[in-house]
Amino acid sequence: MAAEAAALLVEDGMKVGLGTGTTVSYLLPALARRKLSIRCVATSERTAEAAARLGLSVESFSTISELDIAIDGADQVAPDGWLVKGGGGAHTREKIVAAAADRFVVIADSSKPTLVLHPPVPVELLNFGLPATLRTLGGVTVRDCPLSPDGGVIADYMAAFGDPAELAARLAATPGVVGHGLFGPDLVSVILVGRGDEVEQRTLGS
Ligand code: DER
Repeated sequence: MAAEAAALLVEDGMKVGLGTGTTVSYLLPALARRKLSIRCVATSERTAEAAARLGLSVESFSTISELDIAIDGADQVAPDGWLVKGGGGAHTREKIVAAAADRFVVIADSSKPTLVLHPPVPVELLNFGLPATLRTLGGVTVRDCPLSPDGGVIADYMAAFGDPAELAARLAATPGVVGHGLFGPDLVSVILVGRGDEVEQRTLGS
């Protein structure tokens, strides 16, 4: 329901960022069914392939500098609009795409809202100096999965934390951290949560 509602926010002629994950897999057919003339960029090869199969026009993000809208799922959604993303390991690209969009729309099912964000917080780390980065951060577990398409090591910050802004600042300031899955409310425009037959909409930004 949330994915269908998000697809209706897309208009003819828009440049659209497509997220990654199981929720986005409902968005792609809903978007394709609208038969709009849109240009898409994808946050993962998985999404690019699925979108192209449905007839959506997917371009490289090396030639487009701004997007009208980006739509993506989330692993956790807090009441104040903070998100944890990256369960699928695509959070670094997802954040670049979200930040390039005029509107970032989050789609989620009713299991994603949470009163308080909690571990794991996905991170992407540079392979160079990995043991040193892990020692500095502490509490990080490297995932048993392939490197990111950009050569990064996907891992999870597993330690308890209070203020997401504080942890986001610490992660961003640590050399060797390429990206992290904490997305602040400043990035988010709209959150659509599907509950049964209804879609709850929370508007945060423009
Ligand atoms: O990996 C990701 O960042 C995904 O967008 C994730 O946050 C949501 O994935 P899901 O729709 O499969 O739950």
